[in-house]
Amino acid sequence: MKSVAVLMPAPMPAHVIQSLDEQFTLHRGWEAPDREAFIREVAPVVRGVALGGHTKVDAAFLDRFPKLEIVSSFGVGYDYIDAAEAGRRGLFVTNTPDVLTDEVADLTVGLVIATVRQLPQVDRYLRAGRWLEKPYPLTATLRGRKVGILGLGRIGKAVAKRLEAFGLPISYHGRNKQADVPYEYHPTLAGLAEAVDILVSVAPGSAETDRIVNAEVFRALGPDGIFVNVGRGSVVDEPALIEALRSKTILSAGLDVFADEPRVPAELIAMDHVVLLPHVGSASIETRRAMGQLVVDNLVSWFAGKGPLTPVVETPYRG
Ligand code: NAP
Ligand code: 8YV
Repeated sequence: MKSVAVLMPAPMPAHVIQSLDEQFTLHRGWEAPDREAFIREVAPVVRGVALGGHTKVDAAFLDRFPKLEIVSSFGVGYDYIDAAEAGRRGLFVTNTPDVLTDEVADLTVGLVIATVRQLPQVDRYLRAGRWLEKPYPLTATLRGRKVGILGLGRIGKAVAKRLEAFGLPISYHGRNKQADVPYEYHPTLAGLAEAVDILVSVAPGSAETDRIVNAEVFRALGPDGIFVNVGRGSVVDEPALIEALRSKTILSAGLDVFADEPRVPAELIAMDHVVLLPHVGSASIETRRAMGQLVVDNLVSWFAGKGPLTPVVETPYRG
């Protein structure tokens, strides 16, 4: 497969670079002094792209690579790729589902508890020596709370399973009612928010989900409500969230994702009743390694004539 040219526009984990370098002719876009000129030079021969760093792939990007066959992307969410356009052109887009599901679900449960019981704030309190003055004020509780999940997919189900074990009733909203799940379905997001105390968003970014968690949803969630987002920042109307937190329309929020990463609104950073994480849902050594390996395996499988392993729904492989 050494004759196959693969472009990596942005840096990826070292083991991915090494493995692709051993098996293909790897072009490292980020190392070129003039990246644009470099891509122009290699574009006519590139047959595969290994994508990290949420590089935007749209029609203009695809136009540049006449021999492109496959885009192998790092991460399960691929909202920065126009996969429908890739599909129209007969290309494949692959992502890294399943290998990160449990890791992200673990982190989500940690974020729910950290938000409700104010763990980062409590840690800051102790470090500031304030325990010597008086005990930390009592917090809200998980006990007796109802959880709503926006986006009951692979990760959403893994979160639901964990929170069920905590004794919390689960309900969900998505475009479709799922026949094989024991949880209550709400056909509207505002209806779900009204029915629960903790709303967890694990929905993907898309034109359809753009800012669907809005002021109406926060009003429905109510003054004891907690919003946790591990899906995508674009799913939330961020100014409406800031206003809901400021006016105590909701109690607090735990956020791993933001609208314009890595920039986080100063208003959120200044608030003490939110827990903010820098998009670390899948960020353990083992899980990131498994994700990277799947990026490699998709390219190897495709160029060995065995088809892509994990094509996205917009670019199905029919053998
Ligand atoms: P998945 O299995 O495809 O699940 C996505 C769920 O979202 C499905 O249940 C789908 O249900 C629902 N959904 C899709 N469009 C919707 C819409 N317009 N309105 C309401 N619900 C909608 O994906 P996954 O593997 O669980 O991953 C989910 C997302 O998590 C990823 O796309 C990514 O954005 C995010 N993620 C974040 C991290 C992190 O580090 N924070 C890590 C991994 C993934 P219906 O089809 O019934 O609508
Ligand atoms: C990754 C994610 O951190 O898989 C996803 O959709 O959001 C995270 O697992 C990210 O995609 C890699 O930058």
